Order: sequence, then C-alpha cells, then structure tokens
Amino acid sequence: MNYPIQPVPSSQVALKDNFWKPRIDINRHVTVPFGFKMCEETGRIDNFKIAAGLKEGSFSSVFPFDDSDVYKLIEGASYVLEQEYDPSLDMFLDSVVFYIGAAQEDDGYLQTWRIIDPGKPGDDWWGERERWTSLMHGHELYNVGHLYEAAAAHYYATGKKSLLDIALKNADLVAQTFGPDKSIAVPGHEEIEIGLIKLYRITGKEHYLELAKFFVDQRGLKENRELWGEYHQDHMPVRDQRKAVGHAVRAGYLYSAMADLAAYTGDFSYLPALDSIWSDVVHTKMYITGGIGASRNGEAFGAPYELPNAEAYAETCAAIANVFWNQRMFLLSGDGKYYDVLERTLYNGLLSGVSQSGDRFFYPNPLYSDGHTAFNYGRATRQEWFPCACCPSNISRFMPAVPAYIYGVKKDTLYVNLYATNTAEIRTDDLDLEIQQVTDYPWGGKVFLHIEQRKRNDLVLALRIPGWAVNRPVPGDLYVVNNPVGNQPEILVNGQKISPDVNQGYVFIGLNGKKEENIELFLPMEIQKIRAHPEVKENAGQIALQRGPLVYCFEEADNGEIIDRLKITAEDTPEAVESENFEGIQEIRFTSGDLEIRAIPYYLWSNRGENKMTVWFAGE
Ligand code: FUB
Ligand code: ZN
Repeated sequence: MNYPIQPVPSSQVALKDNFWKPRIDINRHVTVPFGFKMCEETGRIDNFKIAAGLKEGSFSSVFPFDDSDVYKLIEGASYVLEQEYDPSLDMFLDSVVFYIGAAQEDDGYLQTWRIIDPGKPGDDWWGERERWTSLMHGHELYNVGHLYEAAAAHYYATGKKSLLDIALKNADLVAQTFGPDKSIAVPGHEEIEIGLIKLYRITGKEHYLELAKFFVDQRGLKENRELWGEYHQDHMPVRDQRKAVGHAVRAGYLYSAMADLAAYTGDFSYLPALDSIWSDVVHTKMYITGGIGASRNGEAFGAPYELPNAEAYAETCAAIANVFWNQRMFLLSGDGKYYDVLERTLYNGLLSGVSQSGDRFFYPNPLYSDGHTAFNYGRATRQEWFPCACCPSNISRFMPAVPAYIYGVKKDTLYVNLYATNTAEIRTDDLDLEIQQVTDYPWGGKVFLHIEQRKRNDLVLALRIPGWAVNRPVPGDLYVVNNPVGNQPEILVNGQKISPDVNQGYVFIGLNGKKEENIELFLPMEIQKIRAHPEVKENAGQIALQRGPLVYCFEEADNGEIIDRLKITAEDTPEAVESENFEGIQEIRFTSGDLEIRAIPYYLWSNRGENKMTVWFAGE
C-alpha cells in the first residue's frame, strides 16, 4: 500500500528561480552551518561525546529534546548533500554520526541526558530515573523520531548505513519495549510515528509500521492507562477526535502520521477524524498567513476564531507541521484545497520563520508588533537562536525539501502543484518526460510549461488553479475577498486557448502522446482586500492585502509611526511596485490622504530590526 499520488523527489527537480533557489542556497551556505555551530557552542554535540565517554562533563544544555536539533540539522544537511555533493559536509556528517554511534548504549538506547546522568531527574522535564518512565515530558520517543528521519535522509543522500544502523538498532529496542503485550504507553510529543514509517519505507519491515500504528491507536484509550489530556491529543481515541486541540506541533505531527497510516496500511478509518479536524483548523483556527496554534498558553490551538494578532503564537514548527500534514492529505485525495492551505503557509507563516540572511529566526510569528513587546523569546525582532531551538533546526531541514512539493504523479497524471522556474525529470512506470517551468511567480502570474516526452505516452497534466486566483483565499469562509477580481485564470495549450474546467482545484489537460507540448497559464495577480469572518473579533472592520499567494504587511521602517492609523477606502487603488529596499520584491503602494503607504510581503518583515508591523488595518 502507498499514497495514490507520489511526490516527485527534490533530487529530480532542479530549481532555477529567483524566489526559492536563493533561499535554499542561503539555507545551504548559512542556516545549516550556523545551526551546527550553535549546536557546538551550546553543548548539543558535546552531549553525544560526553555520553560516549569521549569527553568529561555534564549534560550541558537546557531541554531534554536538545538531541533532536542535531538530528534535524543532519536531516537538513543530508538534503543539501543530495542536491549538490560537498565532500567536506559529507565528512563533517560522518564525524557527528560517529559521536552519535559512540553515545548509543549496547542495546540501542540513545538519549544523551539520561545516558550522561540518569540521576538528573527531578522536575517535570527530566522525569524519573528509569528509562521510559517520563514519556509525558521527557521526549525520549520524540528525539529518536527525529533520529529516524535524519537517518532516512542521510541514507538516501549518501547511501551510507552508518546513521541508519544506529536508528534501526534504537527502533528495534523501542519495538521490543512497546506494544500490545509490552509497555502500553504513548509518546508525550508525537514524532516517532513519522520516523518509524520512514524506517519501514526503507527496510520494508512491517514491525516499524505496526509500532507507529500502535502508538497512534493507543492515544486516548482510557482502559489501559491514565490519559494525559487534550494538550497531548490524548483525550479520546484518535478516530473519535473531531477538533484540533492542544499543542499544535504535536497535533500536526500526529495528523501527518494518521495520514501516513491510512496510506501505508489501507486503514481508512482515520479519514473521518482527519477530514473533520482539518475543517476545524481551516474554517476556524488558522491565520491568514497559514499559521496555526494561536495560543501562547501551551503553544496550542485556541478556541474557534480565537486568532489574536499581537499575541499570535503561530510557531514556525507548527507551520512546518501544517505543510507536512496538508501535503499528505493531498497525496491521499488529489484535492487542491490542501495545496491552497499548504501554499499559503509556505509563502507566509512558514517562510517568515527565517530571515533573509538565514541566521535569524522567529519562533512565534505574530501578525502585529508594537515594536517593543518582546514576543520572540526576549526580543521584538528575530533572534539568532533560542534555548529551545526547535524552530531554527526545523527550518534547516524544511527549506531544502521545498522542490519536493512542486510536482506529484499518479499513473499518467502529472500534478503541477506549485509554480517556480525549474526543470524536472519524471520517470515512472507510466511516464518518462522532462518538464520545464518558466515563471516569475509569486511576483507575476504567467507560467510557461514545456513538456518533452521521451517515451510517448498519454499524459494528463493537472494544473493547480490556486484558490486565491478564483477569489477563494481559503477553503471555507474564515477569510473572504472584499473586492473580488473579475479576471479569471486562462490556459493556452500549444497556442490554443482552452476553457478551463476546474475540478477539485485542478484543470486536467489530456495531452495525447505528442513529443513536445507548450502550455501557458495566466493567473490574475490583482491585489485582493481580504476580510476575516465576523467571529474573529480583533479583525472587525479591518482588511489585509494579498497579491498572488503572498500576504502583505506594513512596517514602521517604510511608513513611520502611522502604522496604527492606517486606513484604506473602497476607492483607494493599491498598486504593485518594484521595491527600492528589497531587491526583486514587489511591494504594494497606495495613497491615503497625502501619505504614500507601502506594504511588503509578510515573510520579509523584521529584517530591519525592531519595528512596528501590522497585517490587518482599517479598511474596506
Ligand atoms: O517539545 C519539542 C518542541 O519544542 C516542540 O515541538 C515545540 O513546540 C517546542 O516546545
Ligand atoms: Zn519550534
């Protein structure tokens, strides 16, 4: 069993665009090396050396999940290697993998804080002296989930089994420990499930898949254990859950694992829960930026329509989890509504998590800042690192994976899900072709596609028509367009205009075996004024500006003190203009009274230090 739609892996997609490629290059040259440097400086790598007995010392960092940052960086570095080999990075990874292997106990156990000092316990984080007795907060299973994901990436990138063998040995220990006739427990932070499924995909060994299923199915079963409640999505069996609750990253990883289980086991009984939770999020709990997990209280989902702007949490990791989940929902269903959410999150609330320079980060991603309140763990702007460094390390592994979100394949159908200049090789049992995309998306809406079939097959090209291009910014009514644009998407096939019939967000174009085909897509790029559902009280009487997939915001650096007094009338006509401050960026300008107001894409904000900012402002 597998997902009916397969993503085309990054290794087959060569990005050549001016938007993602420079950012992926910065991730390669800055974010990944910087992350490893911070892991060295903060003792995260030393923890493995100390656990191995290769260095004197005590566990030197703050949280029990600090090992996971090293694993996430290895995952990111592996994708970097896969895209372009770098012998020095390969050797560096070998050295880190050596320390990880040296730290691993003989039976496969791996958790530096406990190996270094099993007497450390005492508070909530560290838990009890014995292994596996502090699963609620100790992150023993969370950490190794990231180890498994890193091992899979490292194996695919290098062909080496060094990290994979460490991961498998650990996973076998976990499988000997947990299960129906063994320890009945669940991880306090979901993540191991996704990792185990990756190990299953590599090895074909069913017990990894079964263990992932056990951990997911065990949640909320009160007959067997004391439940941990909503924060951990452990309040009722997962199939009965209908609302998004609790810690948003935990939830996003759980929902991703449920989608994986449906795909790989054929157990579709997870789907009613997934469908209903997804609607709950998208219709009532998601920011216009795609950010989720609005509440600072527990980094968690709030009540429906509880979407504060200044206090928004919208953690970068939760945006990443939202993308993971929505891609899986698309791969299961072929429905473009999932890509509408994915694209919104990707270009806005996820990309905002990393600075243009690649070495400054947001943990929360608010939609308003007064320029002073220290919303970002001690500062009112981006920070270079956090004691809890989950977001920077997550960004480092996410960015190089972006090319894998562009295409999907199902038998003779090629889905084009995201638009960016690239060349991709598609080789499956049914298809053998090269596709070229040329576009300046997200700044312009024209996309040129050239397809060259090496083996002439019937081919169906599924072109995604983003919801925003037909005045539907999100599935549902949480956000609507105040000034619906008249222009509709247009498509030309070999110069002939066709009438696009949009089905589940796609136009399906049958291409009957011609060697070469040219397709042109025109998406209307008018500026849209977006209004929130009336139940989002904070946004009453306000609008946000969007152009293409990008949500815009106003910064003090461009507009001075008037940020809190901005207003746009129905007659004001904002225009997209080349920015003078950010190269290659289209900003939005309009005149209010005698003032010229400027908006920049939300993801770019706070690249100029502490600064007032707002997404929503008075208007119609
Ligand atoms: O608990 C591990 C990670 O730290 C979570 O995913 C983040 O939300 C942060 O709390
Ligand atoms: Zn995070």
